[in-house]
Amino acid sequence: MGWTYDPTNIFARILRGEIPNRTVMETPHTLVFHDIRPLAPVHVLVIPKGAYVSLDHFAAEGSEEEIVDFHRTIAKTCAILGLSGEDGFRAISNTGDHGHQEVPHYHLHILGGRPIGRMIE
Ligand code: D5M
Repeated sequence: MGWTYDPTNIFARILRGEIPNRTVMETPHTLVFHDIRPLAPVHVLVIPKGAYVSLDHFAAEGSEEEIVDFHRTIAKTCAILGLSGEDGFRAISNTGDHGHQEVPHYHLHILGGRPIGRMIE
């Protein structure tokens, strides 16, 4: 598969420090920040710092170090934000046109703090 990364996307601009964000945590490979349009009491975005368009792009071409770091960062984020208990949370990655992805830099939404409801009836 060929993925073409657009370096002008808004998350690339956040990573370059061109626009502000509300950071939850950061590692050498991963950034977590609050979504600007929260849909739940907790709504954060986990993004790799590398130039990956989507979940499938990251999964295919991310290094093992980046992929491990990304997922360990999810665990730390859930602990920081109080999502690690039995109440749980939802993680979503909108991908491409059918997935209604608006920002073409891979991001995982983490939503919690209330029951999120069923997505598929
Ligand atoms: O949704 C992209 C998500 O990114 C959407 O929930 C809004 C969020 N967003 C857009 N711009 C910003 C900034 N500047 N800061 C924080 N969050 C932002 P998707 O449909 O998954 O691509």
